[in-house]
Amino acid sequence: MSIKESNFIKEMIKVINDMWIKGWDERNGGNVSYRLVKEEVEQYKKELRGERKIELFSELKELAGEYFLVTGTGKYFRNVILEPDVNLGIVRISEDGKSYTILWGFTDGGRPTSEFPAHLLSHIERMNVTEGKNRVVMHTHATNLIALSYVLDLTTENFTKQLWEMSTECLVVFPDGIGVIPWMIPGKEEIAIATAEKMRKHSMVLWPFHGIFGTGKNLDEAFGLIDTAEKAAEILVKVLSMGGKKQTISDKELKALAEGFGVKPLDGVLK
Ligand code: 2HA
Ligand code: ZN
Repeated sequence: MSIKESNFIKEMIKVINDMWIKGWDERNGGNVSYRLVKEEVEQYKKELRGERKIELFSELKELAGEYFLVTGTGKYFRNVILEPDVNLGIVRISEDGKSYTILWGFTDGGRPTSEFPAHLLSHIERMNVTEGKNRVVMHTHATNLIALSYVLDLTTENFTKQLWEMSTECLVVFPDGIGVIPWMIPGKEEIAIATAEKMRKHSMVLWPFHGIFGTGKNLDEAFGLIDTAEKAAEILVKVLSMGGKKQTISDKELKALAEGFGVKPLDGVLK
């Protein structure tokens, strides 16, 4: 069997196409990274190369020896299904954590996403807080979440509370809320550090006027998380467009919901 038929490549193609169909990833918008299990990748040893080595922006010892399947810089999500080996790549972080080698894909000379720093630093934080279970970091330009960043107060507590109110499932799906950082220049180390810092407490981070970062143990979970938040954001956009809330789920009800589902709501959101 070829690597293109592996579950990880098939799942990646599916989720990226779903994101494109959702309308979240115009042009080269969005990027996904998936930390692969070593044994899974090594089954395809015969197809792995290793001649291209690229320095990392920083020394990431925590990720030494890890394999990532990642989308390419400048690549369009809508083309991944047509040419996965051009638009995706598998890289392995070196043992000293200072560089990575391209093992598969990026066959036109491409490289990982410009947001690779934010992905890698977020992986480190999410691995720490989930005891290594978290394997996926996903960035996308989810339309309604971006729209709301123009009208809601940009605090973690406010954004989280507004979304929790928009669908009963939200608090259950993201009890640890959505971290909000200030607007920053994308692709740089500063925004990567700010994002990863929020990832210590939250599974999702909002980049105002730009998009969202979501994480999860697998592609389904990361996609489902963003999809749930984006759906709530769409409802809020409609509610605000209809003149605003006339009634909502109260804090008391949200607390009862959390208790009923055995989740702990992020501190400082419910009164
Ligand atoms: O890859 O989404 O944030 C394009 C982007 C940059
Ligand atoms: Zn982006």
